[in-house]
Amino acid sequence: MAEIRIMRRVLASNDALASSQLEELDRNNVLSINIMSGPGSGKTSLIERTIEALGKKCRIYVIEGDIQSNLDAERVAAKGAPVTQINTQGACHLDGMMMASVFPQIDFPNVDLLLIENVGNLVCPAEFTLPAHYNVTIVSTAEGSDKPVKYPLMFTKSDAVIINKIDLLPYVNFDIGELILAVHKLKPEIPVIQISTKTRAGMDEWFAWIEEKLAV
Ligand SMILES: Nc1nc2c(ncn2[C@@H]2O[C@H](COP(=O)(O)OP(=O)(O)O)[C@@H](O)[C@H]2O)c(=O)[nH]1
Ligand SMILES: [Mg+2]
Repeated sequence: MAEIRIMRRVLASNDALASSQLEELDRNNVLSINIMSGPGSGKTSLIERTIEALGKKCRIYVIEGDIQSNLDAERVAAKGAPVTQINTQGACHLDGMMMASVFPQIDFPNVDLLLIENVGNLVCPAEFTLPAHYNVTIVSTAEGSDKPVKYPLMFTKSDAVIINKIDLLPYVNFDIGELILAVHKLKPEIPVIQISTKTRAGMDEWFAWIEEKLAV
C-alpha cells in the first residue's frame, strides 16, 4: 500500500511540473507534441520527414529520449533542426524532471514547434505526463494490430494515432480495420492516420494535422 501511495505522489508531482512547463511553452507560443510508440515503429523517421516538410515554414526544436546513445539526435541534426538528446540511463520514459534539465537551454521565443520523441515503449510513457499539447502514438504494421487492446492507456492518452509502414502491408499480418475499431472503442473520435515514412504515402495528412494545430 505504501508503494502505491508513493507512486501516486511521484505521478502527481510530475503532473504539476509538466503543467508549469506547459505554461512556459504557452507564454512563448510553442506548440508541443509528444510522440510515443514501441521501439522501431518510426518515431525518428516521422520527425525527419516533418522537418523536411515543415522546417522552412516553422521553427522546429526536437527533444530526443533514449535509454542510451545520440543516434537519433544525430539523425535529426542532419536534417537541420536544433536538437537535445536526453539519455534516461535505464528509465523507460521521459518525465518532467528530465525536461527540467534541458528546458533552460532552449531558446523558446525562437521556437514554434517542439517535437518530443519519447523512449520506445508502449507502457511507461503513457503514465508520465510531459509538457505537450498533444500526444501521438505510432503503431507500425510489423507489430500487429492488437496493440490498442493490450496497451490501452497509451491510446486513451493520445490525440492522434498513426499507422506507419503501410508499404509493408502485403508482407505482414496486420488488419487495419481491426486496429481502427480497437482504437475507436477506446476513443471514438480520434484520428487514425495511415502513412509510410519510407514511400511518403499519407504524409500530407500528418502535415495537415500539425499545421491545423499550429494555426490555432
Ligand atoms: N519499410 C518501412 N520501414 C520504415 C518506415 N518508417 C521507418 N522505417 C524503418 O524502421 C526502422 C525504425 O525506424 P525509426 O524511425 O528509427 O523508429 P523509432 O525507434 O520509433 O524512432 C528504421 O530502420 C527505419 O528506416 C516505413 O514507413 N516503412
Ligand atoms: Mg527513434
